[in-house]
Formats: sequence, structure tokens, C-alpha cells
Amino acid sequence: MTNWKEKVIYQIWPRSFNDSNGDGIGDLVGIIEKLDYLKRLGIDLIWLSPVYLSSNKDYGYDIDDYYHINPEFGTMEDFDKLLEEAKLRGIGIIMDLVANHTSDQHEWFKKALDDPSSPYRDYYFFRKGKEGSPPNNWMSFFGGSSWTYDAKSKEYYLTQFTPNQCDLNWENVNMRQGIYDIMRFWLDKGIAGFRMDVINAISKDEELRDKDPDKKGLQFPAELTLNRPKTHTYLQEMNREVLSKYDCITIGEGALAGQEDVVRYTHPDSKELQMMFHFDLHMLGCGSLGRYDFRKLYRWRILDFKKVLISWQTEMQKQGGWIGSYLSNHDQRRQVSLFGDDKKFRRESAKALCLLNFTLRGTPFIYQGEEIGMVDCPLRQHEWRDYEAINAYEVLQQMMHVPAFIARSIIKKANRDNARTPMQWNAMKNAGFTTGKPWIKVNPNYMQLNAEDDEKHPESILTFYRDTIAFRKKHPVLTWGSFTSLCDAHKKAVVYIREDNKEKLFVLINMSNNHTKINFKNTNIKAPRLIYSTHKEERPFEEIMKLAPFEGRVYELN
Ligand code: ISL
Ligand code: CA
Repeated sequence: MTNWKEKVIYQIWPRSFNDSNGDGIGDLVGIIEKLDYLKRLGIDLIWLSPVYLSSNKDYGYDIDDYYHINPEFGTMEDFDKLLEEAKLRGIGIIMDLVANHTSDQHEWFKKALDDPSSPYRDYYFFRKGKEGSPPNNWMSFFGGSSWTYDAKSKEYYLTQFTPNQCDLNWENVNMRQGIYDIMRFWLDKGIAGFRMDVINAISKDEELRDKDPDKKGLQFPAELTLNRPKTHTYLQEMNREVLSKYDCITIGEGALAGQEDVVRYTHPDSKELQMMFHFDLHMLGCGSLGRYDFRKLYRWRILDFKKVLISWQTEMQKQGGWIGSYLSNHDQRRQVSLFGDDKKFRRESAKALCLLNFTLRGTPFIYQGEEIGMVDCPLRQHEWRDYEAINAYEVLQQMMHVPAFIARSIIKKANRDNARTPMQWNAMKNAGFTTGKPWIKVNPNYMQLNAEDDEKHPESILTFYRDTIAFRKKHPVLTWGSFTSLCDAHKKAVVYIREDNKEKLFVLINMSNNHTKINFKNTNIKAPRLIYSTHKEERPFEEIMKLAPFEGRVYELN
């Protein structure tokens, strides 16, 4: 069996990766064209955000048919070719399994809607309303009610994301078998495994009770819809019936999953999943309702970031859990803009964040464009494409009475589109992404910020990613070794030791845009040897260590 934990994974959000036929939309042939680029980078696996037939209200996460490729992306032949070409280069393909919901155009849902007595009705959650209102007070992930009304049957159905993403009822055994069939179909084709979309949301409170019934208005029902006990039962069944029959990787997306939850999902004894993403680093600065919760948006400090990071590292190690380690993806702002400095220290901070992600305990993920230090692309209102952003603009004004100009500025900052603008390949028109009209704006900074330039420069961010991937692979201690945090109270730098019985590596990363000092007098850290760093100048160890803005170093301890 493959040891998937030691792999390096690159996420492709296909729509914005590379367009091969000039229609302005990235596609599978476009990905094939870039496989050599990915091979040079040194990654092992590609996680492909959904490429199935989709209604595209949530760009691929609202699936009409799991057995067909979205024609905008190509054909099943293109997919098979991608799989084969990737394999020739030693790269595996991870598919996105969206099993919490289907789109309202999926045949299951169409049958369910057409005929209330159809067996498919129970594949979803159809309920009568309460006094002219939805069945309960649940608020959707994207704002507004979680229920969508069907005028024909006068019933509501549960839609926890967009109104066309209909939540599946995992209580229904035939539905579950239907999902397992889909999984077998793709695994039999030879894919490497699945990233599972909001997999911790598949079981809901049996009675679909109101959240905090005494409170007025909609409430986000976290405890009633996330990490429910039965989620584990279903995942164990899925593992028994499907996953255990294949040598495949499994990564769950744990929307708002806590440490105890992630341990249960990923502990080998649970026989559920191998690894899980958590959201806690990205929730920093957000209100409890997420990125657009303007009432509680706050400024976070490096110490807050460290606290979350260290606690996850230590707890997963102590309790035997395993995370997918990531700083950005298609749902989050660009990591340099969010955690680093996208102006003066763009290069330095991109490298520092890379070094951090690749020296932690957990399996590292890279999101397309991260490896060249892409930054948020501020978009004007008519350039927004994401449903969540467009909807939140209305919700903020109508339900929360925020003036339009403030709503706009909140959206502009946190919009998922920030990280969905096209990959910047070169300095040619549209950053070399397409010869046609791109479906979403290209960040105008592509003349100075693109992969082709970075490939030429030994000091570039891209070169640093390559070197860092190679560095991680050369030092298995970075995957398997223990994690011990030092200098917890230091306000700027993250400092830790990774150790196994062969090696002891000492990592220091300045997370700030200021110079900083760390005092190692009176510690037993003496004369370690520098083996890797973000800054190329010779940096001997000193008892009072001085780090430049976003400087990171790795020493070997005796
Ligand atoms: O981005 C978010 C909202 O601000 C997250 O809460 C997000 O909805 C959550 O991470 C679940 O994400 C996944 O499922 C969604 C889809 O829109 C995201 O792109 C996907 O990663 C629904 O399928
Ligand atoms: Ca195309």
C-alpha cells in the first residue's frame, strides 16, 4: 500500500488553469499541456476540483452528472488521456467527490421533484413549511435560508449552499450505494483517490430541529449539521465497501471541524479517512458566520496565528490525527495577501509561507498560482463571478442593513474570486491563459508576475518551491518526525523542532514584515548547521538570532 502521507499535492481549479482552445475557459487538454511544468515542480498528485457535468452556479460543485465530463472542460477521452499522461510522469489524479449534495439538474433530484411518491424523494430532504415559513431556522453557508421552495408540491427542500445544491439524505441506503457506485467508477479508471467536499456535513440532526429556537431570525446550525455521530458511521461504511478495496488516498474537507473531530475522522483505528483539512487558520479575523460576517470581523496578530497553528500541530501528534496542510485553495484569499505581504515583501513572504507549509507535520498542498506568489485580484462589482459573493452583497444589505458601499468593500476583500483569476503563465496577452476572452478578469500584474519569468530565475518563488519540495523529500523527518514548538510567546517568529531518531531539524520563520530578534542564550541550542533558508546569504547561528522580514531558516541540531 502506498504511503500517501508523504506525497505533495497540487490543486488545480480547472476553469482558471489553462485554456487550450480559446473559449476563455481552462480545460483538460490545457492541463495536459502543463504536466511537464508540474513534473518539474516535483509534485506527486494533482487534486482536480470538480470536472463533472455541472450547472455551474457554484462552478463545478453543483453536479448534474458524476459520470460525465463538463463539455467546457473536454470529453471523457480527454480525461483518460490526462490520467495516462500524468501517470507517464509519475503523477496521480485525485478527484473531488461532492457527496453532500447534487445540483437540482441531477437525475435523482429531477425525479424526486417531478413525483413526490418516487423513491428518489427520500434521497433528499423534502419537508412541509411551518406557518408559511421554511421548516426550520437554518441559515445556509452562503447566507439566507437553507431551504428552497417547490411551488408544485408546496414543500421545501434543504439546500445548505446555493439554492441549486440539494442536500443528499445519507440515511437512505440506496442513495449511499449510488455514491459508492460513482466512487468505484472513477477508482476503476485508475484515479489516485478523492478529496471529499464538506464530507463532515453529510449527516444532519434526525429531526431537523431549529437552532436556538428562542432567537429571532436565521441561525447557522453548526452542531446540527456538522460532525454528527452518524457521519462516522457512514464514512466507516464507505471505507469498508469501497475505499479499503483500493490503494487510494482520501482527504476530507472538514468545514469547521474541531480537533477531536479530525482525530476521529483520520485516526487509523477509525478506518474512515486518511487526512482532513481544517479551517481554523482561515477563520482568523472572521466572525462566527465566516468571511462576510462584518459584525465580528477583526484584526488578528501573528500570535493568534501561531496559537492556532501550534495547537493543531501538537494535538494531531498527541492524538494520532493527520491533516492536509494548506494555506490557500479556491475558497480562500491568496495566501500572500492573507498571511504575508503582497506588496514590498511579496517574494520574501511567499517563500516564508512555503517553508512553513512544507516543514509542518501534515501532507502539504499547493494551490495553483501559489508557487509563483500570485496575489489577490481586487475585482469591481461587475467582475464578480462567485455566487457566494454576489449573494452576500444582497444579504448584507437586506438582512443586515449594511449600506451598499460598505457591503461592496467587504465583498471585495474576501471574495473567493480573488483566488480564482487565471493562472499567470507568461507576459503575453491574458497572461498566456487564453487566446480568447477569459471568463473572469486576469490580474493585470501578470507582466511582472508569471511562471515563465519565475522559471528563468534561480532566486524566484517558483525555484524556491521546487527546492523546498525536494528538501522535504530528502528529509523524511519533515513528514514523519515529531513536532515541538519553541518560543511560543515570541510575537513575530514561529520556531519549532522536527525530530526522529536520525535527524533533528530546527526551523525559524519570521512571519512579520519587520526585523526581529530571538534570544537563544541559556538554551541548549548551540552551533547548529544551516541547511536550508529563504535568504541566500550565509547566516551563521547566533545566540541572539536576527531575522530579516519574512526570513526563514532550517538548521540541523546535533
Ligand atoms: O468558502 C466558504 C464560504 O465562505 C466555505 O465555507 C465553503 O463553503 C466550505 O469550505 C465548503 O466548501 C466546499 O463546498 C462548497 C463549495 O462552494 C466550495 O468551493 C467547496 O470547497 C459547496 O460544494
Ligand atoms: Ca477551453
